[in-house]
Amino acid sequence: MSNEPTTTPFAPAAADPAAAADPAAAPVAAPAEAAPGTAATLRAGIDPMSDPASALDSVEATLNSPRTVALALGSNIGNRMELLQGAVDALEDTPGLRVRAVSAVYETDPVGGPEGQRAYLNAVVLARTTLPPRSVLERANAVEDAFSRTREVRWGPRTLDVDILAYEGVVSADPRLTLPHPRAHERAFVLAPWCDVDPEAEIPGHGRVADLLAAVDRTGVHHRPDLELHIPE
Ligand code: A4P
Ligand code: MG
Repeated sequence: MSNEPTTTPFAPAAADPAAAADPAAAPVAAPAEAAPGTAATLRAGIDPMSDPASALDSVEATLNSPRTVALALGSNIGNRMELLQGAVDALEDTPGLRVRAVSAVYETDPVGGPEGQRAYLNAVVLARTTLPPRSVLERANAVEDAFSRTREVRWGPRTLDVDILAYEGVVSADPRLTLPHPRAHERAFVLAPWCDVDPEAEIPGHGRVADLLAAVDRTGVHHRPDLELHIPE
């Protein structure tokens, strides 16, 4: 396991000084769609005078100030380890995003969805990024698509799921990108690897990942020390 000590509250921070956008330093990002009207529930913690809905799209907010993002990986179809490693490699290959740490791998009983699904392999990736949250989601979805992800049934089996668990400084109730992830705080298959990779992480509105992990049922969540993901050189 590659692990770098971090302290990540993830909650919206105090207002940063306005960052001057430098087009030369702009990350390669697909044009983002306008966010829907979620102003009341969306806070960037970056510029209180800006349209809060823009927090999911704001490049200016992150260009000169990389943010920590935690991503959850899950797979229960095909060669699960190859798929998870492929996701780590593709994330690391993303302009404007650097993978900092990758958790241990856990084999976990499926939660929800159809009966008879195979066990998942789950892991968590911690990255630093200058991409705004919606661009990170677009990249996550593109990585899923590259590994033949299909969506037939909710919580159904999948080759690869890449979810954003939390993005430093952003809270969002937008159903297209809810931050922090609305179910992360109650799931041992997320909290166990997240705690490995960032023991000091806090989920806004819920508390420390380590405390949350201590409180949830860990039945069906097994560390697989024989399986290891790595950050590409
Ligand atoms: N979306 C909203 N917020 C986010 C976010 N923070 N990160 C939207 C990623 N996507 C987000 O996603 C459905 C919709 O959620 C998308 O439109 C996206 O814009 P999806 O990837 O198509 O489907 P999903 O991931 O199955 O949806 P959902 O409801 O987020 O699933 P969960 O809650 O993540 O559960 N059991 C085990 N053991 N291990 C697992 O990994 N995963 C699930 C999926 C269920 N049971 C599991 C596991
Ligand atoms: Mg998903």
